[in-house]
Amino acid sequence: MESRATTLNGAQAVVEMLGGHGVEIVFGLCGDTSLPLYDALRASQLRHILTRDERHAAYMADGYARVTGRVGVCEGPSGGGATYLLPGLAEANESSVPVLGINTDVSVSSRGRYTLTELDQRTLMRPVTKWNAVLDRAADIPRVFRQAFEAMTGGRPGAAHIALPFDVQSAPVDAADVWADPSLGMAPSRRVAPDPEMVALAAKLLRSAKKPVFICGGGVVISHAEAELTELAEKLGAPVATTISGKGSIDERCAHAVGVVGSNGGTPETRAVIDAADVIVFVGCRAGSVTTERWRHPARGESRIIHIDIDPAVPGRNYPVDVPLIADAKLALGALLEAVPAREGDLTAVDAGKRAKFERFEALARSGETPIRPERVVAEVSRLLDADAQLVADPGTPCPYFSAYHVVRGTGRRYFSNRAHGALGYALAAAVGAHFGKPSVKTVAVMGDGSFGMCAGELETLLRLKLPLTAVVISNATYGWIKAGQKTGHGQRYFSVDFSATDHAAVASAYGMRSWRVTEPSQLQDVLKRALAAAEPTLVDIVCQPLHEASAPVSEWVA
Ligand SMILES: Cc1ncc(C[n+]2csc(CCOP(=O)(O)OP(=O)(O)O)c2C)c(N)n1
Repeated sequence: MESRATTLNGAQAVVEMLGGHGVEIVFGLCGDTSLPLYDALRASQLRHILTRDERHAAYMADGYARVTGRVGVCEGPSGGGATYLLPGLAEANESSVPVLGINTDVSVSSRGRYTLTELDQRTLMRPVTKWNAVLDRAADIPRVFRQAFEAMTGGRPGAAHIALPFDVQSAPVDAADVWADPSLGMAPSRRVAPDPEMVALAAKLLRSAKKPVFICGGGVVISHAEAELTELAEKLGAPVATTISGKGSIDERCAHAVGVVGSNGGTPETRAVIDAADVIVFVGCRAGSVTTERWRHPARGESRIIHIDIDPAVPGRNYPVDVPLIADAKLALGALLEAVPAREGDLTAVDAGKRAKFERFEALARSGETPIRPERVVAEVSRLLDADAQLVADPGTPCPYFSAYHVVRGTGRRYFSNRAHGALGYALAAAVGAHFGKPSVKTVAVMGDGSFGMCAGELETLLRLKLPLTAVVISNATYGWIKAGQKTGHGQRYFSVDFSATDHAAVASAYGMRSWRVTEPSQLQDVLKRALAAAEPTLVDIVCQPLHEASAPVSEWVA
């Protein structure tokens, strides 16, 4: 039998610690300070996906983690590699997604000497991660990585960051210290049960409720609590609304599903369900500004509140809470299921609301107008996708439209958007990560042309790796979302929001990608069919009605 080396170098120990936690794939971009790490990666079982920008390496790790629950890992070099990795870590952390960022760093021995790329990574990353560390010596590598995985997957999941100096990568590590608990490689790694007294109080409140309504955030999907949620909603006859990140908590075809609520993707019909509730049950939801339309729906004091969240800081932050249930969503909903009796609910208003919303949508989706209406794009894309397809939407036109009108058939993470920061240029890279997480299903990224400008470099990555993804570009030559804000909130005083039209299909062709530019609604179905069916990367550039002229489900503009 081959005996294991008794010492490893730091870079080899890092790779072993990743593998020990079940990591199979690392997204990243090379740099001078990363050379020993790359040597170790080269010799390892880990798959390395070379990206064209560290921002996208982090977004890929994020997309991978969102669809698998496993820790997504990204890496980059010192200096610019760290500042470029940061946006993805910030998004993942605020969205409760377990992502580990590793930046290599200048040697410990050259700190403080105006060394090229030197940067205080500890201070830089602290506010955007749940946990971070800068390694000073190789012997700490095993402990630091164990702590990072525990932090990312225990409690509220989040991002972690480790700075790995150049000389630390070459220093020895005792192989006996290199051990890992693989169960920490996936969230939720440690479930926390609710206080039975609080469960009893919540059950009592639900028993007396006339119109209880659930509002589910991303926590339901993260906790894999979809079955418990659906059963409880059925037992109570209660409607289930979701945030954008909560899509996938419940099969949106079912009678209990309301759809997305809030200022981005909510409609008057979904808002009416919230306003009619006498008890709101927030589940894995921070009750933030978008979901609650700046805390107006539900209005404070208009309904009693049960708030289930793994993070004790969340309940009570925005609403006075009658019953805070600090627990894993699956365990909390399971406990409530045991504690409440079945009752008759009335879903007729939910049904009528959904009909009204989708009748309005379908009428616009049939439109033969040019530029093509966003409704038409959503309807055609949704119709052509299999139920298990993964759809990632960027901010701008895609997010409100797909959140409102793309009906998720089934449960689990099949649709997502970067709702913590909503940075443009997320979807393409996140879709790459989602593809690696679930390669057996079709993955689609939908973006505005503003987003395209921020992610186009990764088209080469798609081509090089022959990924069968489809990118859909909603092309309107403007930062439409902001223009819509200038229209409704600033007297149509348009300023510095328009840019020139780009032929995105031609850009994709220059990368060697199969692509189409669509200007006529009648072409859309056929082109999308071909693009989605291809076993190679494809891009469809759709010249669309600009967002400020459209009927977007964004409450500020409707009002
Ligand atoms: C990195 C980043 N910068 C700025 C913004 C502010 N912002 C939000 S939506 C938007 C416009 C989006 O334009 P586009 O992608 O073309 O989509 P459209 O709104 O036109 O559909 C901007 C600039 C942002 N979300 N992210």
